[in-house]
Amino acid sequence: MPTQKRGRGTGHPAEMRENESITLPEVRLVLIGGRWAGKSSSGNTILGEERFECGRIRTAQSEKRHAVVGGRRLIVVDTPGWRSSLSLTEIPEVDKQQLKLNASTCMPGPNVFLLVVPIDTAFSAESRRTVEEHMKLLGERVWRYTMVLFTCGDFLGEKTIEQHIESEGDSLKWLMERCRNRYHVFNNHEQSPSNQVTRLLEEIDEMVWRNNGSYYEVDEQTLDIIKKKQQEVTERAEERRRRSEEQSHQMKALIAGECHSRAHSNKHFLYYIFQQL
Ligand SMILES: Nc1nc2c(ncn2[C@@H]2O[C@H](COP(=O)(O)OP(=O)(O)OP(=O)(O)O)[C@@H](O)[C@H]2O)c(=O)[nH]1
Ligand SMILES: [Mg+2]
Repeated sequence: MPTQKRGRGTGHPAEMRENESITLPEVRLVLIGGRWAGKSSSGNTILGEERFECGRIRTAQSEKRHAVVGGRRLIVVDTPGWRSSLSLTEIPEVDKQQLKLNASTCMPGPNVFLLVVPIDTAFSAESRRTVEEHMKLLGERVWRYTMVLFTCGDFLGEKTIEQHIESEGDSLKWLMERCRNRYHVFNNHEQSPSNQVTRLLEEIDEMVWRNNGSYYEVDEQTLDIIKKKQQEVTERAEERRRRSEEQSHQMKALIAGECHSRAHSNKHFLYYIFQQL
């Protein structure tokens, strides 16, 4: 089946075609995908400036940035890259939890997950497995809010993105189907001002409209984990405060005791001197 870019106005009743997007005053985006895919660079392109470290510096933990772009608030969350060739059982428990928590970084929940896929690297069966395994952790519903963001658009050359998808094989076609053929292309090295971000936001508006304005909601279990973590942090802070207060009391008592004993011995010394006179 040839891949076709979905145009506005497809598959919906005529009365809905008039206004097929919702312009949200605030858009919450989470960048996800494999290591070195161009997530942080794409975050910077969206924000219009270098707000995330990228290139040699690997993103070690999720980071959130706010900006106003085109008159609306954007919350962009950058996340650590997924390691490939790991099956669900091999992904460390801490990474699994972190992945789930990333979505809760922009509460009440992301409007869109941008699944970053670089054009300059083949999307293999292993890439598919990596995506599949990691997305499972976010639940089936995550696909409803996911859009593929191709990076390295400068590698396309004369090809169109549709030709690239066609030539890539079944794994990428599987991904496009899972994402309901929603995609966008970025060239993060483009120097001159371009409308690639404006167009991305339009695509997101359309997606939000199709999702009836809903967003990905973090599940109860994850919220429990967050609450527990927050509670642990509060308890640790309280414990630190209590300990430092205790230490300061002990120190004061020690100093007071020392002064007292010195004063005492000074008194004896003065008395001795006095006797000698
Ligand atoms: N040519 C080209 N290079 C790109 C593009 N986007 C990203 N890169 C390069 O790809 C490399 C990785 O980019 P990052 O943005 O750091 O990738 P990342 O996904 O955040 O990487 P991790 O945080 O390590 O997972 C950098 O050298 C970028 O300059 C693009 O559109 N075109
Ligand atoms: Mg990064």
